[in-house]
Amino acid sequence: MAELPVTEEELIAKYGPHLNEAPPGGWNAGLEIDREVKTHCCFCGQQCGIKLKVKDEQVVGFEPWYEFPFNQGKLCPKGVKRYLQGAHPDRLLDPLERDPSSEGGFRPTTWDAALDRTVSEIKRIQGTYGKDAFAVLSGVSITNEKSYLMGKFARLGLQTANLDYNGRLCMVSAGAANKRALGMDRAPNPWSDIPLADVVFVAGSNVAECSPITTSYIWRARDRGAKLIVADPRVTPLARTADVFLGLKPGTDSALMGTILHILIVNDWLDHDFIANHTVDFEQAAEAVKNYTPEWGSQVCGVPKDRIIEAARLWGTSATGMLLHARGIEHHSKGVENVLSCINLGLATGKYGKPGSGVSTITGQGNGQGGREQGHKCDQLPGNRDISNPEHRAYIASVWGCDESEIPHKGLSAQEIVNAIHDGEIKGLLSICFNPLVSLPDTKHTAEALAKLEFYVPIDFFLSESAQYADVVLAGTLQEEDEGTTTSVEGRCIKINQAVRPPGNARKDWEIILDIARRMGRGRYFEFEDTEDIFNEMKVASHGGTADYFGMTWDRIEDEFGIFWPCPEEGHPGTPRLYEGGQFAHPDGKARFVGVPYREAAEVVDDEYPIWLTTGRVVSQYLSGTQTRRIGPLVEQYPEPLCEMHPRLAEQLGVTSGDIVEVSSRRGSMSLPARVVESIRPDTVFIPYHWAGTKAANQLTNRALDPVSKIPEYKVSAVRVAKGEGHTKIYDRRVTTLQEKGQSS
Ligand SMILES: Nc1nc2c(c(=O)[nH]1)N[C@H]1C(S)=C(S)[C@@H](COP(=O)(O)OP(=O)(O)OC[C@H]3O[C@@H](n4cnc5c(=O)[nH]c(N)nc54)[C@H](O)[C@@H]3O)O[C@H]1N2
Ligand SMILES: Nc1nc2c(c(=O)[nH]1)N[C@H]1C(S)=C(S)[C@@H](COP(=O)(O)OP(=O)(O)OC[C@H]3O[C@@H](n4cnc5c(=O)[nH]c(N)nc54)[C@H](O)[C@@H]3O)O[C@H]1N2
Ligand code: SF4
Ligand SMILES: [Mo]
Repeated sequence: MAELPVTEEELIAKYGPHLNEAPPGGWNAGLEIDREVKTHCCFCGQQCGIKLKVKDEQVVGFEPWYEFPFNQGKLCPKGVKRYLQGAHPDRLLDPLERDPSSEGGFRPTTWDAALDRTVSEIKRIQGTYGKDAFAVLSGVSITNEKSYLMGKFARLGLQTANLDYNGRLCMVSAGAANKRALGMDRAPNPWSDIPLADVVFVAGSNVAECSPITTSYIWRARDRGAKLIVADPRVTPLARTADVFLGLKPGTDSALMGTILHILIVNDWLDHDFIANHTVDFEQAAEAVKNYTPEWGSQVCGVPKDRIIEAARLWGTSATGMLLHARGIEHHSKGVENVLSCINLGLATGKYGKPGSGVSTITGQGNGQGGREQGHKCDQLPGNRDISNPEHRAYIASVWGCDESEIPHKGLSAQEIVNAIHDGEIKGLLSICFNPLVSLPDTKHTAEALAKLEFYVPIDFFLSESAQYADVVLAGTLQEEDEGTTTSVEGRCIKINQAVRPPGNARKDWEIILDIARRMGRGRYFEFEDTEDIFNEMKVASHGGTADYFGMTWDRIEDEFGIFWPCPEEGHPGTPRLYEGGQFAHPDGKARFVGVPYREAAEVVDDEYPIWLTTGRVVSQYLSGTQTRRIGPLVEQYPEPLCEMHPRLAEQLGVTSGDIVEVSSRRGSMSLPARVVESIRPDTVFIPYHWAGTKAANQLTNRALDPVSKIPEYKVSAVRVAKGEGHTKIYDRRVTTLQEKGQSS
């Protein structure tokens, strides 16, 4: 086998001198293009700046956009390949209607026929079973404008209370905890604060694969000498470089954070002035952890006690520090408690409202931040307002020009909507940007629910696995086919620019929604000429709420590389860092400690199901995979799910890498190749969830919800693992490279 180039000289000899530096004229020099459009990546919440190259109304390539401050030209594997999806032959070019006699079960139809059918079914179902029997599921890969529109459309267009969004599977535990403790729901810091931290604590986040650009911020902190703590059942790529690695048992984060708080208190590593002047209820938090000794924490979490003490010492004795968390601590039936237990650590040591300090959630989907503010959650109105608060309702009614009583009250959350469909209470569904069959827990249950719908209409640009259950499919738009704004992980509102026209007869998502509203006879509430019109109403609706965009304009957003909310009046510079001077967003200006006693996951291992299963992501695939499973180079990088397991477990099962294993839970079972790695706890297996059908990890997961945030417990299930039939060669870049090296040396 050929030897791989390793040294700089070998690399240059093989590939030439311009390894990291674009050749004169850029990477695509020689490719004639019509224009280059500055915009942002369509995938994760980092929302990297990128320049798309356009030729004949096709995105044909990209160029790094070095000036955009957040990523300064850096992109991850998904960002650089995203341009390959638009031209995919599966792209929907017409609306479809179900036709069992056609190949694939659908035939193209006209917009008039598709929308007439949609509206008559909505009217029939609502007329027969009541308004709330028709539900709406929205998503946050869509812009702020579309998120806002979906909220208004469900409430005033369809007059249903049952509207929720896929952030319910993602950001809601952090959102609920942030609001409860701090009064506002946003990362407290711009990412430029990370390099200023003396200690970086990453809890339940696979930063290198899921928020890749954040890695470079952490490296910059490391260059200044910052210490790194990582808490994860797996030694993630970032964790390999940690000073303290806490390889905890899935579902034990609040015990770990509680133990750390206990150690901070015992050693008096506290900021007493901060606690006294800027917080309330410290005693409650202290009382809850009074018995959480290092010995107890070590036993519950399965982590050596000295490491927990060392993590507490680093966190407690550093002047500045940032704790970054993601779904690893949030996807739990106690996700809100886990986040609160992290916030307690920040408050106890005064790590808020100053450079290099804060406890931040790393947002997930492209518009994971903005999408959770604009009012398409079941309990929310725009500006992150509360749908049950009479003043908030009255203000939004005044913006919408309706009577307050016309705004429905709180409806069901995403999983509860699907449960209600399963129970026969909800009969119709419109979805946009949501693929529940792949992404919700307990696939069998979701499939049964979708099959029971009397009418289902998704808006998508590909026929997702959920859309296979549809009666009508409306051909919507890829991110690059429309314009609008999103709000990134930092709370920075940025401008998405249109690069190409929607192809064929596909239409812009918001135009489809407006058309349905008009046909429902509710057009008077939806008189928008273009997306900027929607933005201008949205920012008025947000005014006075915590997520206030009132002072922003599209021009300013572009000129200033984005604006951080709150930006409450014209000319306001925006607010990169929240809570400066210890001023929190509750009316009394003080943050709340919350007592967090530890409790177990909804399902724990036993003799029948003795192994923990946790699920998540790989770098080259994105969410339910509708998009990235259609991008060849990304598929090649990680073509199918693998079951990661430790060599000790593999030995017990008599399994080596590539052997098929059967993984079963109380919900279902699946067969997939094993991948034997030392980077996981021996009592835990990990399966990425980006695939559908028999390859869907969610066949195994549990529908248990957090009682407050209603997020499903994706990160903890109990399973049984057994050796199955057969062996397959697995593509594992790291293993192959080592083998190649072994053979060549
Ligand atoms: N490549 C890629 N990037 C993405 C996405 C994608 O699909 N692919 N999706 C985007 C979205 S929407 C999201 S939400 C984010 C998610 O970003 P992350 O939350 O970083 O990703 P996950 O893989 O879901 O889980 C993170 C880590 O949690 C660990 N974990 C599992 N159980 C536990 C536990 O009980 N406690 C702790 N402390 N850790 C645990 C897992 O081992 C994993 O390393 O990524 C965004 N970026
Ligand atoms: N087991 C397990 N399950 C999980 C998770 C996990 O860690 N483990 N993670 C959860 C998390 S954090 C998330 S965020 C969810 C995501 O779950 P989903 O929201 O279901 O996943 P997506 O793949 O984003 O589905 C979006 C659909 O919208 C379409 N789409 C994308 N952009 C647009 C747009 O601009 N317009 C229109 N019209 N359509 C669009 C895509 O083609 C796709 O079909 O999955 C959750 N499910
Ligand atoms: S880090 Fe996220 S936003 Fe940036 S290129 Fe990768 S997927 Fe896109
Ligand atoms: Mo997510």
